[in-house]
Amino acid sequence: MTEWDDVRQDFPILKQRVNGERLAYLDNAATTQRPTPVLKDLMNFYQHDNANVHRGVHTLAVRATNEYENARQTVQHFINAADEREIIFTRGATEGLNLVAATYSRQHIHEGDEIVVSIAEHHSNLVPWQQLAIATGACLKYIDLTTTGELDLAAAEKQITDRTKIVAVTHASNVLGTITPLQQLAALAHQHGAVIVADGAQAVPHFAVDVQQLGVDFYAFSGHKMLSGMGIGVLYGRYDLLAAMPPYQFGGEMISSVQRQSTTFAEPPYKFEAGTPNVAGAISLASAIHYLQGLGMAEVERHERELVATALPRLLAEDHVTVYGPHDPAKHTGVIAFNITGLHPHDVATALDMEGVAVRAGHHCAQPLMDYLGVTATARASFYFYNNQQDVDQLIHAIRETKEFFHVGSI
Ligand code: C6P
Repeated sequence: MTEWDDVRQDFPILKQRVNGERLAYLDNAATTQRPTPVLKDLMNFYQHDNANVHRGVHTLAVRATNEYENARQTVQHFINAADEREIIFTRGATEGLNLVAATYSRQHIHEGDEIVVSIAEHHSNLVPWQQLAIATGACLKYIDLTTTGELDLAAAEKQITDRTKIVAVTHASNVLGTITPLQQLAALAHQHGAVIVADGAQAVPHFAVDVQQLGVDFYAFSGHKMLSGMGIGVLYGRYDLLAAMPPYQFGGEMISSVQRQSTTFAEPPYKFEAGTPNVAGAISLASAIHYLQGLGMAEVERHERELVATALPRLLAEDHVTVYGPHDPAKHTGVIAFNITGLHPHDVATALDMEGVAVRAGHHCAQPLMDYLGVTATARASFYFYNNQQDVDQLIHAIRETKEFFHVGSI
């Protein structure tokens, strides 16, 4: 049995008081906190091993290179990629998705082709495809949701056709807390000869992901949403696809040889890692993965579900609170979007902050989804494994205080 109270001790940032109140950090979908072991590994790299990678033969350069390449293998095993060369270090999910749109897709998308996304996409998995469609004359199509806010597989079957070249979907929504049936969708995309690109930013931190089992062709995620330093992320790509793709950026690291008028490029993953990489970021990501593996992803998922199983019904039972997404906790990740009748979500988030509760408010970089839901913005509480029932209690208490302060429900 995991002692979650002990785990919480690894996160000193959570011990502070905010506006005189205990901090209930419920903005984990935006970014998570970092545990002491990850901070130590980061510090250790800069204090003892710092050097550029793949360039020097001196001892520090060799150490830094080994740690960087070990981090790649750690990621490979964490998401069960077949080959370490399928792991490209990026700045984050956004860069990974842009990389696929700019390289593979520029090569394969032509006028009249179809790109299919879901209406629940984060802008990072939408705007690159929209801009690609504008540039090439391709058609951008949307998969709608069911009445409970889940991706509608029947709608997907209609939208994905033999003209579809790319299906780009989120694995888990950053607004609705829903999980996409990615394996079925990948099979459907492949039946029609399309490739599937998945945005795992809200999935990899929260439950075990196996890219081979899912059958995805590309899969992107961010380290900072799973305990690591900022500015590091991963793009997984099937090796045969990566090998045939043109580079994303040009410069050092990504070449095999350069002549005056021409260049031959390195093999993947280096072909896609131009310039000095975020070595410390990669090391902190590997450290974060080891930390998560120590807890066990099944335990992480189970604990988050327990929190949602109490938080969701309590939010649903609250007068003048509207919850978006499925009402069944079993169908929910740790993300819960809500509104209080008559209040702007920014006012809600500010009022909750006065009670020490950190939530996000806004369109969550998913404006087409907001339109689809008929709102301009929502508040959003998002849990991680270091949250506890006290955080849930504090959220509910703060919502009640907010309603009272703004006289919600009284004429
Ligand atoms: N969502 C949120 O508060 P980056 O910024 O590259 O690390 O991640 C982008 C991204 C992509 N996909 C999904 C599903 C996401 O949730 C995010 C980041 C944050 O919801 C910041 S907008």
